[in-house]
Amino acid sequence: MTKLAAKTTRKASRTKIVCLSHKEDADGISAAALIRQAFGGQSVLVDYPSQMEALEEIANDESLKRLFICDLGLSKKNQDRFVDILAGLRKKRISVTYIDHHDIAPKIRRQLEKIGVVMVHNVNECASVLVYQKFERKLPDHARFVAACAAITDYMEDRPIGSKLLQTYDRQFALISATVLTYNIVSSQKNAEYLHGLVDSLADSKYPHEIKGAFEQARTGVERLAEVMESVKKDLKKTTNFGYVETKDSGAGGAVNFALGLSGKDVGVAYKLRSSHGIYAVSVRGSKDCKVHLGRIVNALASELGGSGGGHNRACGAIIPKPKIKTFLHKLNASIK
Ligand SMILES: [Mn+2]
Repeated sequence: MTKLAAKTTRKASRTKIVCLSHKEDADGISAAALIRQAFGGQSVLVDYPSQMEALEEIANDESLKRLFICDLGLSKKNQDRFVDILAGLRKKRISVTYIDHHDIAPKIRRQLEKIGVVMVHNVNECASVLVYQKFERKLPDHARFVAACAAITDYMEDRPIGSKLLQTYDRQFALISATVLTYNIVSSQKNAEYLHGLVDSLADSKYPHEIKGAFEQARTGVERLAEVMESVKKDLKKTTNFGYVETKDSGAGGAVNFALGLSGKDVGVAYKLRSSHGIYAVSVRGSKDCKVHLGRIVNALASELGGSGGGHNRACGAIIPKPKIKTFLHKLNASIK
């Protein structure tokens, strides 16, 4: 191929629409499904440890035309790199839309706006509700249901838009659907094909009860969670300000609400070793009485210890280098009074 031909081919082949979204809960999966419904394209589903690597890979794709990033918060560790990569895409006139509801540094928000990233950012609603609101005209009725389910699983069904969407449906119908979806997602974290299948089904306007085997899989998930509850009861430890547990069999996200509830404290922490990465995946939750912004505290602490983290005021997560976990717990205790 001549140089000119190569250039022409490349220009002509910028056709790909990609949505990079969070794979660990119903909000991220639903946001990916709604973007698919409105724009078509391909979904890339990631957790926080693989977020930046995936973004770099997408950015290197010569056929990329439009990128959506959903339900993926930034941390002090990755926010500058995030801006750099998106600035590179914007220079190539690739359209980038960032739809998120995690705490963001005002400086980073301004930088993203300045380089022309379309920012759909609001900490008061879940990401799927933001997608629904932004692209309502391109979406069928069923998308409202998917967004309402995502709001439930993100504890945001009491928010102005989320609650309006939920009102459309029988409450119990929405609750059981959201819950089955959540159990399916949580128990399939290592099964990328299944997660992509869920995105397909939701984008196809299917309800969770129409997805084959979904209720049975949720039942198995509930059973497993009951076991997690028992092991948290056994292994729970406390500092002055929070209850914490190291999990071996389940993910940290499954155990953390039990660590919060069973400890009687206003903050719960659960962490799990990912030995292949030499890190701990940490989940942190606060009760309604928790007055500090856990996402901001954890973001600062994690980056200080060479990890990363952040999120919401009463729900957040972190990646902490293996040798630093005790320091993390100690400093977290000092930070929440
Ligand atoms: Mn979310």
